[in-house]
Amino acid sequence: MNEQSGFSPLNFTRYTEPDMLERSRAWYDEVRQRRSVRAFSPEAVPLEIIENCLRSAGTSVSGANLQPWHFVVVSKPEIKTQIRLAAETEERAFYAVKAPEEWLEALAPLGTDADKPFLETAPYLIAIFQQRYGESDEGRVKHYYATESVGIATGMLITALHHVGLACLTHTPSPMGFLNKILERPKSERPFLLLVVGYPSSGAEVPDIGKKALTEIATFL
Ligand code: IYR
Repeated sequence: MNEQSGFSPLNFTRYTEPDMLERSRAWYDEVRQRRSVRAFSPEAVPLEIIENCLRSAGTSVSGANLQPWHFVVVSKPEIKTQIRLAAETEERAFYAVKAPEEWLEALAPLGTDADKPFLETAPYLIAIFQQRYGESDEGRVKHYYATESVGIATGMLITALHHVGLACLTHTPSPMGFLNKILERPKSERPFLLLVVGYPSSGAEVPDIGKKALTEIATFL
């Protein structure tokens, strides 16, 4: 897989500038509608849709193309329950004891708390792991820019899920070591993020928060 040799011609679609402008607007209009959702419907989602979104994530750029990620898709109710119980234990400690006041203040507009019913309600939990190193016949393979790579792949997954019409939540109970245990992943893999995936519940609400303007996030020199 990683021992590609040689080069082939690039497949690249060249659009006209008016088409590019239109595509840039259309894409922005699509992605700006994405919101983190915390109220999920239990309605089932075909697995093939999730598989294709994961295939999209798997096309991500990564350091030396080493693809240092692993995705565990959980739909079994008993495993979701185990994850909810473990996550809520961590979250209760976070909200009641560990979180500095400043952090709690930053979270206040989101209306979050230690209760995570969505971990059982949503049809899928996707646990994303970062592989600290790879394995080959010769032994360990060093990974480069693994955190950046998994972050980019995760962004692509989130965008793919939105594109197909699903909602998700990037959930980060901290620490997340319980995911290795429950999902039987090796110590060489670090839990990176837990994505909660499904349809929003009817009447789901999201906080009134906005995004920074282009002038705040970009400088043109
Ligand atoms: N992990 C906690 C707290 C939390 C932290 C951040 I940073 C957020 O953007 C949202 C929540 C929780 O999931 O409630």
